[in-house]
Amino acid sequence: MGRIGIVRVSDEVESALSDGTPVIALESTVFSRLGLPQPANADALNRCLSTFTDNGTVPGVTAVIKGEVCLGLRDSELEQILDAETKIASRDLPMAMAEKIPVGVTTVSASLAISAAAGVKVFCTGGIGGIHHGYEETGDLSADLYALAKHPVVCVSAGAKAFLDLPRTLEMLESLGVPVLGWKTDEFPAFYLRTSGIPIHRIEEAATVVNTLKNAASLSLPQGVLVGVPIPEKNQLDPEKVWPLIYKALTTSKELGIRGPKVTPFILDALAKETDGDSIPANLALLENNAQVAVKIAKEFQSKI
Ligand code: PSU
Ligand code: MN
Repeated sequence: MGRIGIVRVSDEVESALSDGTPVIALESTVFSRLGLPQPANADALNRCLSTFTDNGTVPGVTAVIKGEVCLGLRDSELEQILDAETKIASRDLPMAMAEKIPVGVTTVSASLAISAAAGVKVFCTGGIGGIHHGYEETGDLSADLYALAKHPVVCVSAGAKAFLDLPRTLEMLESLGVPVLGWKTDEFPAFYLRTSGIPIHRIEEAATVVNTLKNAASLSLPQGVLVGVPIPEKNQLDPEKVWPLIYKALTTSKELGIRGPKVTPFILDALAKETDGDSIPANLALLENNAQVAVKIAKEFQSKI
């Protein structure tokens, strides 16, 4: 294992960063018990990792292990991620180090902070967090949005989860100055669904993503770039069926008084049950598809250095 500043990196990540092989950071919350049920979570992780390694890039899964902030894990640590239940957002990272938390899975906000600290430019997730419905009452707004504004990293996603308040999430990204680019799409993707009705800037090439990040840096702007990649057509869920289920899950979570970081895992789980598990293959397909796009972007980055 090597080290870049405070970040523990795997040997593969360390040599890739020094010899110019593209490295792609991958979050861990989505692969834990909090993101997907077992054994689908292991399948999802393996599919993402092979997409990276089979295409000439090096994966760096982000997590906290024994109080160390990590990018690139051992096989035994990947196993631990699949079983983990301690969710680490950016504000939790310093505490997790101080308390030497044995295994913590990192959200988008924490993973972007780790990627930036290690100098990794491309990060891959399923869907980002955002502004929850009922924000006026709860104030629940994901730290993911602020992290996108703070760290110069490309975040490849299937948009934000459909159960969020998507129009307000996009407004907030605009206020924070985060460029949002649609990968061969004119609409912000809604995770299980290809469209949300919210227009965004369409791009066709990985080079546009790379140039956007570089131009922000040239202007001394701090932010990253959010890329929204629609779930493949054949894998998307039926919008007519999904929306009522989403509203049902939201109502139940409110009735049960679910709050804070528990909201996202609760709704993901409720949707998996309500769709009789149909949301799971959709989730796996979009993760793998995001990984494929992340490969294209990471390779484009490397060719420009
Ligand atoms: N997308 C998924 N599953 C997940 C998440 C996203 O399909 O588990 C996680 C990501 O790690 C994201 C986090 O950063 O949920 C957002 O949580 P919150 O809404 O508490 O900020
Ligand atoms: Mn939250």
